Amino acid sequence: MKTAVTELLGIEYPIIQGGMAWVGEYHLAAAVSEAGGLGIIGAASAPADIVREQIRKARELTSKPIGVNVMLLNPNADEVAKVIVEEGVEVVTTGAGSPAKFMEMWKAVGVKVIPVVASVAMAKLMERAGADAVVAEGMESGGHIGSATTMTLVPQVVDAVNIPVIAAGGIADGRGFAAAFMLGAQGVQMGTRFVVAKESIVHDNYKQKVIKARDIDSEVTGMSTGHPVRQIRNKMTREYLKLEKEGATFEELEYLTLGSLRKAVMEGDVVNGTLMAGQCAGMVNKEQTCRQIIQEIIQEASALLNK
Ligand code: FMN
Repeated sequence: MKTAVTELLGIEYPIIQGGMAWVGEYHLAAAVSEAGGLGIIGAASAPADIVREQIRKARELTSKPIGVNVMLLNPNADEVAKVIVEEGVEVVTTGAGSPAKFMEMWKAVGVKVIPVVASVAMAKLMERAGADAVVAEGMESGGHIGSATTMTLVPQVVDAVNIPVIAAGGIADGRGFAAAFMLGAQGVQMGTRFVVAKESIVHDNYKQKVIKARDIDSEVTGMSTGHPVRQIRNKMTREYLKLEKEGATFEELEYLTLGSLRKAVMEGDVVNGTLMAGQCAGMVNKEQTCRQIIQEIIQEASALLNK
């Protein structure tokens, strides 16, 4: 399948596995790239040395392009940005700010830079800063979210910029993939469906929560602090939302979620852990390999788009 995104990134299918803290480590990233999509190592708040090790391990499993997701607010961002250059990473996606200060360094060695944006204004700013493409991420997504929906954000971003747009948020099957293309996107980024991939190291308790989730089982915490996060409802979200209602401070709320994603991913604590997942969890019903996921989506979408 040829689109502006497959051409830009040198990949077979325009499907990107979204950068995911703890979840998006080298096994998952390499499996997605090996299956013809683009796998992304989620650097989150990891030290630069760990990111380097993750990249090298992914390289042992695939010779295809891989990406790294850099959270720009991370205190290690400067070091991680250099590791990306030193290790010859092909693609960088960025979140939580503007990558402008790293742009020259990355562009000089041919790294493709794809910021994740939640508004038209941010998309325009990123285009001006030299981005090669943008991911327009709607609030249906798992993890940290903006306020616009994928259905409304993607076409508005498509109209506003001249670089390729990749749609994210709520896409879990061939119908969502085809819809994204109808909205003008040239590729999709998915998180939730890859959380339950066979190659994902996420604890089975967490995977089962995603597989069993229904349409309305996700909850957004952190609205009051300006840091909204979408996740599956559990004891932790109930406590968090109760505290928010009672006017708890940002520090008190932060304390409650300290290390909670790691607890869910690594220890399978689905009671006190943070089970980041999007609204599309209701459509994610089985564990499959990354190759099966990508092939199924491409076949479904091709049938729809050829109709
Ligand atoms: N996006 C980032 O830019 N950085 C992250 O560290 C990050 N962590 C995530 C962790 C989890 C468990 C999930 C589900 C999503 C995360 N995201 C993160 C968002 C994904 O990269 C992706 O854009 C999003 O999941 C797409 O929406 P979907 O979940 O509906 O497929």
